[in-house]
Amino acid sequence: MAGLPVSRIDPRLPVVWGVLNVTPDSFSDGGRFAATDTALEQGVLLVEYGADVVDVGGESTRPGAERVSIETELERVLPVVSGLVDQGVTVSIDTMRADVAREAVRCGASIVNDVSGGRADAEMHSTVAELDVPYVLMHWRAHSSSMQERAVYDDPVAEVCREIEKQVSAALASGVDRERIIVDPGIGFAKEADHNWHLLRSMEALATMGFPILVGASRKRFLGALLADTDGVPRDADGRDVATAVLSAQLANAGAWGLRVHDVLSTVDALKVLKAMTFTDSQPEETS
Ligand code: PMM
Repeated sequence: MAGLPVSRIDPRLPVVWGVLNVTPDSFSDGGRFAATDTALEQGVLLVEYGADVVDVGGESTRPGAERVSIETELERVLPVVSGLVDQGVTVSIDTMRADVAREAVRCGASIVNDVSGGRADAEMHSTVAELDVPYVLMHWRAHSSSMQERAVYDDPVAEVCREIEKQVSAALASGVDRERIIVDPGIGFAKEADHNWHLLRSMEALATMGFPILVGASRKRFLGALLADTDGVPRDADGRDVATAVLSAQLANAGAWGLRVHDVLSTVDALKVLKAMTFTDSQPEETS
């Protein structure tokens, strides 16, 4: 595929996307990376741990979140994008706004990650066509404030595929290069836990769309519910990384192209184990 990043662990394994949310209200990292310097340090650390791409976002998309202004979003993300690009990092901009995508690419971002798949901003597809960068088109039904009301499906896999394909057609009609499109089932976006599991078990069906698949399941609520304690209290976000890493290995086995995760090290570890278990040409030299 034209210009898409490749795994540093092994080109046969998924690309690892490290999440860098530059938001004070992100559910999973609690806004710790809101300041530019801290965000830059964290971004570099993600790469040291093995991230192939750092995904910079300035607007929280957790269920119920309200939107931020474009000015706030630009103020949050642009210094971080520039700073990381200056240090040689491959940066993706996580935004639903065409103007933020354009400015971030001007600052050196090389991928646009649009969780709305072009539905939140009518200019997004034509902008991506003009920028000519890889484009993540995610399944999305509504903004975060109301998306869970839309979590109703008869057949989640068929409906998600159909809705993604509709957005792909719109993107192609606006001039987006087919080779630049990555699709994402949008785990947790207008989905209940069973919808998420259904989609995660259906990588083969998703692959029939003919595009690389990025999955962002890391630390999401359905994992908290899976790991609930004996009183039914969900596990906190920072206790979901082992489950995320196991899922990463499973999704890699099932053919995912990319994995978007918060704790890069545990997913990289899981992929290294998978590599050693899967490819007979890949055993590392024994040193002890
Ligand atoms: N999830 C979140 C944000 N951006 N981008 C893609 N492509 N796929 C996702 O699943 C996705 C995303 C929300 O999760 P976060 O708050 O942990 O970043």
